[in-house]
Amino acid sequence: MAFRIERGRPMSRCRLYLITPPKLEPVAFADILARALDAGDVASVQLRLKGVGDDAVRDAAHVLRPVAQSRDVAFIINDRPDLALETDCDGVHIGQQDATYEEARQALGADRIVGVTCHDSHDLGIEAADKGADYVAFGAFFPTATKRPKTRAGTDILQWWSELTTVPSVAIGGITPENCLPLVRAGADFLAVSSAVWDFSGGPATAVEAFQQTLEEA
Ligand code: TZP
Ligand code: MG
Repeated sequence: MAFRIERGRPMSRCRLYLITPPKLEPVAFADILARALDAGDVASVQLRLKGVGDDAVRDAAHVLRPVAQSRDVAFIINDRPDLALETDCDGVHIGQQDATYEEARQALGADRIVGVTCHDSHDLGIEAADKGADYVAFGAFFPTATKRPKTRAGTDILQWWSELTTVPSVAIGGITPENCLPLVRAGADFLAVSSAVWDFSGGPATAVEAFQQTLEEA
């Protein structure tokens, strides 16, 4: 099982972290995901399903995890350390209202990824990093229809974070190929993107290519 997100800022270039659409049909989406992952350098895929039961998450993980992992892309589940472990995923992404960091780490052990939403908070970032989070996520950087974000963040938090610590940062919220450059230049290690990839006018693979071009030029 290959991780591309590891503690200690192993890569200098900012990379893509794809978040699945909130609703999907796993078998149909598997092809879309495969084409998106084959279009460029993607570090991670987060399975983020909302308003579905545990079995739907299990089914989706069963179908989609191999699509990611066979391409050396980490496969992470949102919200649920228990399901991440049960489905043998690479890790979990927890929000401040989900399981605690300690619960997630206890469930997943030292080797899997635990990423933590830290909104626009310096204190939450430091707390998560001190405890051992593999990455901290800040946002939302831009307006988004995918979720009603609790906070808006600016590039200053990314800059401050990258000068303070080697724990990777994930920027999230309304990120597109057109608006991402300041986040990359401010020191984001990953760009977490959902709608700008899946709803891209030219299709998801073209969106990944567009992000890739910006990331390479940054
Ligand atoms: N958390 C903060 S904003 C957001 C999440 C999960 C949504 C990201 O999706 P999009 O479509 O890239 O704005
Ligand atoms: Mg959550």
